[in-house]
Amino acid sequence: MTEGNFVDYVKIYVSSGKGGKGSSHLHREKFIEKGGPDGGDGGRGGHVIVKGNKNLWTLFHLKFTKHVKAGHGGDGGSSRSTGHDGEDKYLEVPLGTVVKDKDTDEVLFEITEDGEEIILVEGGKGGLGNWHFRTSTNQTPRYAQPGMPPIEADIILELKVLADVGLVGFPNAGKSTLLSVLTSAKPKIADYPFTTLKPNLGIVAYRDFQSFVIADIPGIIEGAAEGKGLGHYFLRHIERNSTLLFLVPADAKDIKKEYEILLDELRRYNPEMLDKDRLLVISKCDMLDDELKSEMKKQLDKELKGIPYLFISSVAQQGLTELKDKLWQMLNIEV
Ligand SMILES: Nc1nc2c(ncn2[C@@H]2O[C@H](COP(=O)(O)OP(=O)(O)OP(=O)(O)O)[C@@H](O)[C@H]2O)c(=O)[nH]1
Ligand SMILES: [Mg+2]
Repeated sequence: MTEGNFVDYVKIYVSSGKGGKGSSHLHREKFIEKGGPDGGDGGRGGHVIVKGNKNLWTLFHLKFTKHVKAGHGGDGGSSRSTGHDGEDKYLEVPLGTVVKDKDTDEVLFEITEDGEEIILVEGGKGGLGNWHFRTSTNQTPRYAQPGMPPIEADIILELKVLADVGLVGFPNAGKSTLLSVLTSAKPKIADYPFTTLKPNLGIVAYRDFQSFVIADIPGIIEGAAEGKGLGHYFLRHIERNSTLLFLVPADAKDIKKEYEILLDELRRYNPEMLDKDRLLVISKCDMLDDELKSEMKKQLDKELKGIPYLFISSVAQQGLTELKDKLWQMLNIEV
């Protein structure tokens, strides 16, 4: 999924800095003939560090970064002066970024928190200066340690989709259409099931320059847990959203039943999915006249017993402001 500006996969070559050499300097001063060894230690090489940043949503900013090299440590000097440490290099990534070894595909670690820092390749240690090696039999060692070499690695950064709100619904419910009217995302929309095969993300601009992220995923059908339709493997993309938006079209035979089937499929995937906040949205309500709508409302109030629901139409742009308000409220109570 690397179309447009939504980049969720990059390969980068990283290298730490090498450690500085220890110095083998011998102290010399007027009137002091044998001042002894005074060579300082080499500085440590720079690390390459991966750091979580909650303001990033994709890996787009790293799309053209092919190499990242930290600085080398400085060499030790006379008078036991230590070399400077090499400059550390930071790779800032969105939360939910998984770091893998490119050759083995092994997961090295995952960044999940803002400000979290993990050293990807450690800088080489600086070598010790000669004054460390003074012994009773050798008062003037000319030996000092070299610095340790840098560490190189080819890595992959992969982003698991992390959004605030996940859309859940049967195929054709209008999920992608809703994403396209709430955000500037341009997902594929069509009048047949399983139009969406991969998740799409969109950013909803909310009042006063606030925003939240919605993930549109493929449709779920009854039996997804047994592999029907596209199965339920892609539900991992909404596993960490705090709020789930269930979309059931107004022309569904039995709205409550459809909602319950969806809920049951989520439960079978991972019972913790039911701990999230839920909102039921009846989509395509431009197909209803006022009379039908108020009849449905009466019935839903009775049947749903307090589950919050809203009527919307993406096509007729109805109920969208209320929907944004409601989602914003749910997201912010949660925090
Ligand atoms: N009348 C009406 N039709 C809609 C509305 N929203 C979506 N549709 C239509 O419903 C069909 C399915 O829309 P999609 O947005 O592709 O549905 P989806 O839930 O993303 O479907 P999958 O990706 O297959 O799971 C399309 O023909 C849309 O034009 C709406 O508000 N009113
Ligand atoms: Mg779709």
